[in-house]
Amino acid sequence: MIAGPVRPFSNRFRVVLLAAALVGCSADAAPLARGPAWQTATALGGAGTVRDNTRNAFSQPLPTLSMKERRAFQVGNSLFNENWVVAPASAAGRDGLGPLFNANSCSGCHFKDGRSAPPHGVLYRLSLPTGQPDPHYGGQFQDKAIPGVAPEGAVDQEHTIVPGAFDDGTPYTLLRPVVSFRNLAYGPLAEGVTVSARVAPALLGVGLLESVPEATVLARADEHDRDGDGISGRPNRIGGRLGRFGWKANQPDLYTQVAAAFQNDIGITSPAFSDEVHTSRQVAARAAPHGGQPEIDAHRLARVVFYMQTLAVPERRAGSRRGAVLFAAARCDACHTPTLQTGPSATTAGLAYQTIHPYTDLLLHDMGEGLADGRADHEATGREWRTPPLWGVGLVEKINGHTRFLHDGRARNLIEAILWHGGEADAARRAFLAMSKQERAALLAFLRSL
Ligand code: HEC
Ligand code: HEC
Ligand SMILES: [Ca+2]
Ligand SMILES: [Ca+2]
Ligand SMILES: [Ca+2]
Repeated sequence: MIAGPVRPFSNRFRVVLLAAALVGCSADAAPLARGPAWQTATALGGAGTVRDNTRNAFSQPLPTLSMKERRAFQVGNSLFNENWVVAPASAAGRDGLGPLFNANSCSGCHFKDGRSAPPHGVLYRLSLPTGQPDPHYGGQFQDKAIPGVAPEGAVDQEHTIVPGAFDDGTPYTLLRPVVSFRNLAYGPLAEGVTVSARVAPALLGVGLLESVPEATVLARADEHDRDGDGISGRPNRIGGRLGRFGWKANQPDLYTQVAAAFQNDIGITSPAFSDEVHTSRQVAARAAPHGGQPEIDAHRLARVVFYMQTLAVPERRAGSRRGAVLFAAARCDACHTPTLQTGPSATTAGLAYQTIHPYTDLLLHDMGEGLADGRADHEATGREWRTPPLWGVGLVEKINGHTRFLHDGRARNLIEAILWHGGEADAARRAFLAMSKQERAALLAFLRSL
């Protein structure tokens, strides 16, 4: 039987586990071929999968690209790594940094197309209870500025310790971040302003996620939990379009996401967002020279977008089949959807009609008070987050040299990431608490294989 020996589960969880095992069992008898295909699938990105477990594993082009497309990918890659400089510079074409910014390149935060860990590469989003940006600091806190302009200030992330224990008595501790601002250069933050800290996510396979038809995502939504399983995924919407990218699915597509990153994170204007980011109180910033209007033109912006769209997904490595069964038994797969199909693609043939295993439903879920940032983002509430894809989580340590997870990087490893789950995912967390040490290890081995 695929479930293998199951010992110290709570009775309630044992029922779920047996049910899952039964669903996975058909009448035929081949012992290892049972269960859904995702449990053993290694081509996580379909035809967009590459065999690479090196430090460059998140940075490979789709293997299906033509020679011409590969050249466009390379141009996008170098713009992604480009260090933008202060204008005016002799290096016309890569000047216009700031005046306010967070980093001088995309790769400054998404190192090797991977993810950041606090305190580096973290963004702080700001808003008033009305949803409006802070009047003096705007919607994003920029802690850097060009010479002659004051950075908005500095941010400290400290933490308090939250203790807990697994059902078998094994203790654990979690770190709850506490954010504070100092050296505020433009007066106090507005009364009641909410702050949301976010790390830079890894960028593998984002083009495949962009190619999943909106109808496929919406079909999985269950806003009013009609099936009564306690899980009610909801889409975010931006001007009527499905939100897909960002920790709250607050961007509808990669073009908008990339152009917004250039504008807000690096201070580079583009045809999509032609204004420099500063508020009326930031007088020196308003007077600063720019590096062209816009600072990145449509052609080069398109190259960076194409580069994002055509990043491949590394092949899955050896893991634990039992861990995959436990993943389903604990109902992790109710949000971390193992299998999706992409639709047609206007970008490149390799993205179209692929069976992929991203482990996300791209929907918003109420994750409880523990993870709440209290800040609404389009239709997402202060307690909702988009299910992040799990492909690549096992390679983060090798590529980025850390194992920090969740939207603000508070989890020091994958186990802590699961232990923070609450709200709609509380039953999944409790199932995890009820697992034996061996079962936890099997689940972890499965996650590390992704
Ligand atoms: C200061 C750090 C920082 C810089 C610089 C930065 N990013 Fe990001 N990036 C982030 C953060 C943080 C998020 C998540 C944003 C959110 O949740 O609101 C993100 C999200 C993304 C996403 C969406 C990924 C997903 O799975 O949802 C893409 C694509 C992306 N960035 C591309 C870029 C590109 C291209 C550049 C350069 C133009 C860039 N980023 C520069 C921090 C950064
Ligand atoms: C109700 C939906 C839901 C269920 C069920 C669920 N998750 Fe999640 N998971 C999420 C969301 C949403 C986040 C992002 C939360 C955040 O960053 O604050 C997340 C984050 C994670 C992360 C961190 C990913 C990253 O990139 O930082 C891991 C690992 C993870 N989940 C594994 C699991 C496992 C294992 C289970 C089952 C025991 C599970 N999840 C059950 C919705 C869910
Ligand atoms: Ca600029
Ligand atoms: Ca700002
Ligand atoms: Ca439901």
